[in-house]
Amino acid sequence: MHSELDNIYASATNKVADFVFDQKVAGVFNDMIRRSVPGYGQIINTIGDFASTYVTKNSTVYDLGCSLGAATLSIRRQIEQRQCKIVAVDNSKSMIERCSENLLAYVSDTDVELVCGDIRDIEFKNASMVVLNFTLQFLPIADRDTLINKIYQGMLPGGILVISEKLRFDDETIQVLLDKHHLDFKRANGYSELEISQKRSALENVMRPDTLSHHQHRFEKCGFQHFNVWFQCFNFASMVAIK
Ligand code: GEK
Repeated sequence: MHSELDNIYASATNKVADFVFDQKVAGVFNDMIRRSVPGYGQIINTIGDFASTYVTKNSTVYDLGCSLGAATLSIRRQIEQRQCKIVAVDNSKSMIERCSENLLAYVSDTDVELVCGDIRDIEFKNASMVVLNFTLQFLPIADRDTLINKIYQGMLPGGILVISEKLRFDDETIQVLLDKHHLDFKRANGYSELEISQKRSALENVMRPDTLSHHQHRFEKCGFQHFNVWFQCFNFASMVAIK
């Protein structure tokens, strides 16, 4: 997937504005997420593998907060000839425009409906798979239970929800340890101290991680039969919940 190099926070600004998924971010997003989120590539590939196992014929797959379409493309490669539809949703117009170009670059017999809109307004139906790959963390905390509940209601029995998130830890020692190693990962990927600290300020009011037990409770409350973390690196995890 084509991407410019992310240098959005490379020069000092007096007041760092809140992070937004605008045209500038969309242009560098592939580079940004790969250098910032440990395990992102593996998570994207594995989402495709999960699709191969869980997506049933004539069902619908939802990719919520699809950005440039990485998860949608990974899923689409694995579900040929199942007469399925993928609904890919993002409320950033710039992301949707680029996503649409990325999807056109590959041939497939699976239709993708690209929706530029809020994931809280989507009606879920006939879903064998739902993906929230690093998206729930951007929703107001008060709206998260309602969304997960709505998703659950629209899922088929045996359907899978894959949800990846940055985690927060109640144990301060663990929080400090894993946070430090995440920052080392960013440094090793070429981000400067200035870029790291300005990005952190930009995300402060925009991205609010939950703890793992909070996620687990939410899924149990909704009625999911099975839940576990299938991947974790430092403070980033990907989880599965099965109806
Ligand atoms: C990937 N899943 O590459 N409604 C719709 N979209 C939203 C909303 C909302 N309420 N809030 C945020 N977004 C992708 C990566 S990025 C993760 C997901 C990150 C969108 C937002 O516009 C952005 O494109 C995406 O969710 C989050 O697998 O930047 O850390």
